[in-house]
Amino acid sequence: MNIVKSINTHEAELLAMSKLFLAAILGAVLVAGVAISPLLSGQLQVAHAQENSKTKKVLLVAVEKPIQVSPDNALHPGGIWYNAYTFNGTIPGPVVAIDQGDTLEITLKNDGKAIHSLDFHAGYGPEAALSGSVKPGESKTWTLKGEFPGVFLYHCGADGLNGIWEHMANGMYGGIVVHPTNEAKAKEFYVVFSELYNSADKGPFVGTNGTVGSFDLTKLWTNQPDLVLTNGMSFKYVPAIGQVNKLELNKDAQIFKVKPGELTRWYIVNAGPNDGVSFHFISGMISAHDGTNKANDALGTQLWNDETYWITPASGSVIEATFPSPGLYVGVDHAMKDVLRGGAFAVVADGNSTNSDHPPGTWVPPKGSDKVSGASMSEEQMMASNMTASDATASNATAS
Ligand SMILES: [Cu+2]
Repeated sequence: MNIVKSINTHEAELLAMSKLFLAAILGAVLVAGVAISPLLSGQLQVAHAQENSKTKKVLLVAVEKPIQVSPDNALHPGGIWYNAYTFNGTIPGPVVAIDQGDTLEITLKNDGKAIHSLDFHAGYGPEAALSGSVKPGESKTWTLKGEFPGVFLYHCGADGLNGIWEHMANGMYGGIVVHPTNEAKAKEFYVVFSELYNSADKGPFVGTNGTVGSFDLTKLWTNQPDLVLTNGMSFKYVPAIGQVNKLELNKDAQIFKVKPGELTRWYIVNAGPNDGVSFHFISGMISAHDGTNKANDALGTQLWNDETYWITPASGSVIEATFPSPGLYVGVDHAMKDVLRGGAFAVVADGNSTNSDHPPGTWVPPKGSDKVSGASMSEEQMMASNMTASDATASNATAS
């Protein structure tokens, strides 16, 4: 990889000053928002006491590292690399799964150079949701209880929200699944949508000549993302488009496989940081189970067999689908600018599909499982053996 520095010193100084200024203002606004938000919160809903509830442990390691975010294709000649911020070395961080009523013990270890933190949207109350700032070399452990079922975003909150926009745009997010008490058996998948704002990306059909890009504040401010990522890469799961005139998008693409007629459940997380996802399966129908129902032991249903579902930035939705006949279906963010930026994934319905043929990192520990994430090695083992995040990534990659 060839890293080219293209900003001259004067521009870099101006950029640093404007970033600092903006950070101060946005930090103040966000902190004020957090301070008054408890006054605005609604009525408490208390989850039913669960029998057989357990405690699961997860280790998330903050690591800053370059990541390939686009394959080498006609849209992005040479591929695109980005100086990412990650949990456990990947965009997104690993899926975390517990059952409603379970306790989750979270350890955040900071192996990076910046101050990082965690905000779990499944947590209720600051002591459950937030880690607080964790300095480089330090770690923090706390617990949350899975009170409300669904799929929720987790993300870095930077240093008490100061810089959160950059840390989220850089890749520090993932999803936590809280399986409801009443849940039908289904083949489940984890897919995270997000946008990238990259200083090195000059638009479609132009390569970056090996430059590893970094966060572009102006692009974030003006809402001009370069790429839409599914699980950390544009067109990660799309080999090609075009029946007559074929456009190859990813020669190494993996695809999702399902059996015709089987119930599938998709934990779709939209990390944003800015845009919504207009979720749709081409040739499919979707039912969206989002939020809690009155009994609070299953997910309420907003849609039955409808076409698209709007997933707002910084939220997750549980989408169920049954693919009736063999063939190709495509999950897309149906906003055309987002499809072009890479927000799509191929699903093939085939009688030969098995229960464990998930693309790496997309398997979700099912309800009742003792596992907490798709990693093949337990987090206790990881912590005991002092594994590095890259080791963790390697074991994630071998999970199925
Ligand atoms: Cu961070």
